[in-house]
Amino acid sequence: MESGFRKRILKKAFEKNSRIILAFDDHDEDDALGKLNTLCESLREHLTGVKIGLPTMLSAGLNGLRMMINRFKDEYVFIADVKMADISYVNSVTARLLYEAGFDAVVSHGFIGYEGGLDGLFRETGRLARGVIIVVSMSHVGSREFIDPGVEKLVQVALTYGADGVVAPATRTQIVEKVKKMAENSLLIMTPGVGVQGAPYGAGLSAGADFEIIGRSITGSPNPVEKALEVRRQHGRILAQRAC
Ligand code: BMP
Repeated sequence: MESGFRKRILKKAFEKNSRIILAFDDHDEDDALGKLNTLCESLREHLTGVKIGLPTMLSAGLNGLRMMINRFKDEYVFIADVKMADISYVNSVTARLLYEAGFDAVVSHGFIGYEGGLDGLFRETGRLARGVIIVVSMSHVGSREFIDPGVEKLVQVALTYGADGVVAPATRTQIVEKVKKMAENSLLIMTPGVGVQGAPYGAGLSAGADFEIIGRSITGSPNPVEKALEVRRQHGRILAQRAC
C-alpha cells in the first residue's frame, strides 16, 4: 500500500512536473533561514521537495525551521536529513521532534539494524503518519569501505519494514540500477551526487531513480531559477527516453 508521504511527494512531483529535491545545507554566516525563504519563494514551481541538512538545523534551530516549514508546507515536502544512526530511544525522540516541527520525512542510516535501532524511528513514523527514507549507499568514494558491501541487505531492510524511499548515489549508477531491480516501485529512489559532486544532471533518473537531490549547484548559483530550469530540461529529455 502506498504511504501518505509517498502519495504526497508523487502528487507534488506530478503537479510541478519536477524531479528535483533541493538539498539545503547553508549555515548562519550566510543568513541561512533568510536564504532558504528566498529560495523557497523563487523556486516554488521548480522543486518538489526541500531536504534540510544538519548545518542548517544546527544554526537556524528547530523553531526557526518550524515557522519556515509552516509557511511553505503546501508548496513542498520537507525532509529532515539527520542521517540517523543511534539507539531506538534516541531515534524515536529525534524523530518526534523533527515531525513535530513539521518535517514530512526523516532520513536514517539503515546499517544500525531494526531491533533496538530503526524500530524507534518506525514507531514514531507510524504514530504520526510520516515518512522514512533509508540510506543504502552514499555518493562519496568511502561508501565502498563499509556501506556498499551491505547494499542488498539495506534495501531488504527498507522493503521489509515499509520505508518510503531510499538514498542511493548518482555517482555510482550501477548501484541505483541494482536498487531499482530489487525494489521495483515499492521504494522511491532519491539520488544525490549530481552537479558539484561530479555526476551529470539526470544520471540518477537515467538509472531508474525517482528524484535527484541537488544542493550547491542550485543554492550556490548566481541564478538559482535558471539553474533549476537547466536541470529540469535535462530531466525532461531523460524522462522522455525512459517512457519509450
Ligand atoms: P550537493 O548537491 O551540494 O553536493 O548536495 C548533496 C546533498 O545530498 C547534501 O545535502 C548531502 O548531505 C546529501 N547526500 C549526499 O551528498 N550523498 C549521499 O550519499 C547522501 C546524501 O544525503
